[in-house]
Amino acid sequence: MVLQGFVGYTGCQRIVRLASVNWNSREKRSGFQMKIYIKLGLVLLLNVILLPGCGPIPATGEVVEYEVVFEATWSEATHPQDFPPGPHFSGLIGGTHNADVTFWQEGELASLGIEQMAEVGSKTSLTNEVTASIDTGEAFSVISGGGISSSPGSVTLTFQVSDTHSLVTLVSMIAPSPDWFVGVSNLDLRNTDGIWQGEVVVDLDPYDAGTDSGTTFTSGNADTQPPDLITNLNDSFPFMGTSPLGTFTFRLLTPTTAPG
Ligand SMILES: [Ca+2]
Ligand SMILES: [Ca+2]
Repeated sequence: MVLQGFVGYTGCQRIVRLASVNWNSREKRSGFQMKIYIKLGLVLLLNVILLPGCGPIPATGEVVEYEVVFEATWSEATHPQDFPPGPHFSGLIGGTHNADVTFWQEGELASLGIEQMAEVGSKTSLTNEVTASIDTGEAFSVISGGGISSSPGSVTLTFQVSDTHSLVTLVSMIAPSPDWFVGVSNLDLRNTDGIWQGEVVVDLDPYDAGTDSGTTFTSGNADTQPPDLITNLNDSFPFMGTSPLGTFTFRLLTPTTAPG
């Protein structure tokens, strides 16, 4: 079992390397150890031979570490329409999870957690939603970090993600605003071959949570009843014709995919 887990963990190039190391190490070992290592090496080589295209084997339970850099470019220069005083972003909040759960999606109704994040920058309810999904096995971890006290600016945080829960959802309130936010939903940190991606850069569009009817950054509280669906505001005032508000850059910190 350990062997299979390790094979899946490393992929083809590491298998070859491990087999090679164990084969070469036999001269330094006792006779018994030598036999074990020769067998280990042969089993690993057999895995290589039998693997179609010598591709990676999905493993279960592998945990790797990523950092995410939130680089906010939002400024009066990039978004002159209705630009508010005190532009900032609330603390990052989200989680890692599998495809059995979605915390927000364009065209769907916002959860209480998304509503409170988008309207007042509160993390509490969304944290509770992710935690509840951890309890049911749908989520792996809560991601919670700082915000950007004055945009433009940046903030970085690290988090762990499992190969059984390789999707990331992460959001931050555009502030001040009625219920506008930026973020990603169901972003898979592994590619279609199941390999952890070294770097993923996501442009951050503005979204409306559909839970407050204010139309300007500094509109007063105006709860939307019944709530609207979550919409992309790229083509709506005050974001029409503007660039994204920034980027999330996800970088793999654990060197699991490095050759050798
Ligand atoms: Ca709204
Ligand atoms: Ca509301």
